[in-house]
Amino acid sequence: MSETAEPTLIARREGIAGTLLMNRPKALNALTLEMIRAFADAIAAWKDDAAVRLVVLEGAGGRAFCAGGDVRAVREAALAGDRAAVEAFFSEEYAVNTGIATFPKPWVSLIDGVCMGGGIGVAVHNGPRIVTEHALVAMPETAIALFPDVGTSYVLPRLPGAIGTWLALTGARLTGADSVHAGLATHFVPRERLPALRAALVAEGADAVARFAVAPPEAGFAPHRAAIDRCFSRASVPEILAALDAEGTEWAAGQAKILRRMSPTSLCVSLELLQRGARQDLAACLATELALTRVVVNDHPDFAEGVRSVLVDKDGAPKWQPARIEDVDPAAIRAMFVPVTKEG
Ligand code: QUE
Repeated sequence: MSETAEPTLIARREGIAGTLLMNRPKALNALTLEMIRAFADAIAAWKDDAAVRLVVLEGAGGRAFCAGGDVRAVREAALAGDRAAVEAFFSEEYAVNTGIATFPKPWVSLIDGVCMGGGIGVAVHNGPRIVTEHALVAMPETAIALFPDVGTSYVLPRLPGAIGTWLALTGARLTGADSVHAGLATHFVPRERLPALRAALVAEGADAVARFAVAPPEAGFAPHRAAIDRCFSRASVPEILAALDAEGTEWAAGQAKILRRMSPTSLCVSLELLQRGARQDLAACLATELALTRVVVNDHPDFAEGVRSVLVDKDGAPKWQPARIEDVDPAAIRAMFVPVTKEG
């Protein structure tokens, strides 16, 4: 960063709050290592500062809260064989996720735009989490051959029914209202009331949220809730696909089509991870995710190919290895879950 550039995470003291503004609007505020380090500094400075009674987190630019991690940079590091850079990014990001989860005061996220992947990780482990009618919330990792990370392998299995598995495998885009019904967000506030809510938060604290929240509209996925639970509660990806095919509805056919575009390896890794996450605490989930990141990002070709197809060349034509779900070897998936050790 040049000396004249604005910080990519702007930390301020306002009233009784510490405020954090993710500030890379052209990249939808996707998290860089620099931003992650600034998050860590703010958490360390504010957690025991009695004058800071809450944190308010938001995204700059009016379009996004945070689109995720800076996976373009991670891909370049992986292609260059720079394992240390990959390790620094994810280990420091997950330390921030832990710092937010254990932050002893309200951590208020104002989600008024795109919130995906790493953006969910800096919001979901604490609260309240406010969404507006402009929120778009998703876990799209299977499109880039990653997996639900930033502690979401703990969160997603705890959502109602099989909603978490559905979100993780298909990358379904939720509206603000949907994300309240799914349990990822806690309150719905219309965008036009956000400036007044923000002023009340820094003046009074997090209890102000209740005065601004309104009942969210019905979930868009409500008509499909039963089918989501029927199909996405199956034990393996081939069984989920078979269940979707057996539904015989246009919706189910659409979901199957979406799954068949994702990395087959990533679908299997993600399902296995959520099944394990259901039985582990957040710290264990983050440790499992970090160990898995090393294998998936550094050693499997699909991650670099997925980021290439979605974010670099934007051709939407990834060449996955293997290309078909039928050709994924379950033993190879299990082997990717290397035992978590202190040395990594
Ligand atoms: C899956 C992801 C991400 C994604 C798209 C996916 C992700 C991420 C971004 C993103 C989007 C816009 C940007 C940017 C990154 O997109 O994690 O820098 O300008 O950060 O399908 O996991």
